[in-house]
Amino acid sequence: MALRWIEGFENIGPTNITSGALQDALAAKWDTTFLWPLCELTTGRNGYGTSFQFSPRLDRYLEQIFDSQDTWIVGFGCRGAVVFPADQYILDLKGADNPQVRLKRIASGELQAWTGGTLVGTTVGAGLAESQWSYIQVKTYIHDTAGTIEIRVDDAVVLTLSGIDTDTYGVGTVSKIRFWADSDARLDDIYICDSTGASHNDFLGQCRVVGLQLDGDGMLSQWEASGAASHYTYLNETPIDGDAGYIQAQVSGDADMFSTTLVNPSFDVLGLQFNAATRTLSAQRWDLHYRIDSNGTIENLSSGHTYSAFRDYHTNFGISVVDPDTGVAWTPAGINNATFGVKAV
Ligand SMILES: [Ca+2]
Ligand SMILES: [Ca+2]
Repeated sequence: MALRWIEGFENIGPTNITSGALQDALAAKWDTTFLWPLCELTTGRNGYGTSFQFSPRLDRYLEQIFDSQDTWIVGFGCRGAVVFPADQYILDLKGADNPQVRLKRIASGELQAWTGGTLVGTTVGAGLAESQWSYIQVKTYIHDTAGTIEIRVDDAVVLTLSGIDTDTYGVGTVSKIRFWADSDARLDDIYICDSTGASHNDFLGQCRVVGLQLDGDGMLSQWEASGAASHYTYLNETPIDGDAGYIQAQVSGDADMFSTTLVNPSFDVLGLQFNAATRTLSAQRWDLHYRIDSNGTIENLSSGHTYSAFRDYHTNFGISVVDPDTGVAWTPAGINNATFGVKAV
């Protein structure tokens, strides 16, 4: 499994959320952000749900930090600005803090691939246009002499480079992925994969990210809620409300389970990402698992983070691509029959 990250800007906040409130909500989820002022949430790609809109005048970015990998595949919906500004970088794949591979959108509607400060190729037929959604996918292999970059737009291959030096800064890998713009371009339906594992290690094609929300309490409610109402009611607000309403665990092994809103039965499901905003109240080390109950089969999914010491709310995410009940890819029916929750470790 090498699906690493999904972001559709669903369940972040209302479409009129702007500036400081949006900065706080996305900073609690992404590792590094610079959004304020004038960024906002707005109508999603192709009219579905919500997307993120950059500031109309200023360089702003969202960045996620991973482990070091030599190969990454990144897909994202990108809507051109209302009026194209000057050429601008829209994606950086960084080794340490340096952009090993960069994508720049140019006024003609093509994309340029750069390695550090060197232009290495320009797409043919990308067709990016003002106020129009396109789905961009890029796959790159970081290597001194055998590096590769492939770019697809709306599933058409528009640039293929091989035998190039993509290891611009000599670190051999990429570990940070940054989306950015200095215009009112929009961003939606992001997936990020590395090349490890038996699946999700190459282009996934055009994707849509759908947000599910908690809509009821499940079989276990072992955590303590901050009030007397059903537990899910303290967890399903957008944007997250911090200490205004929460559940908390003080006993290792305690779990809290929930039903969720439903997935459209016609969808092909490529993976699930669980996002829970969490913080610690003490300096004790503490970990969280996402607990899946699929038709009675339980999986405790690592969230990949162990917390220690007091900290602000941050999203502790987990990814699942296989239904533990069937041992194969999730289906809408499998998701809709399952319950999901959290378990203190
Ligand atoms: Ca969306
Ligand atoms: Ca809450």
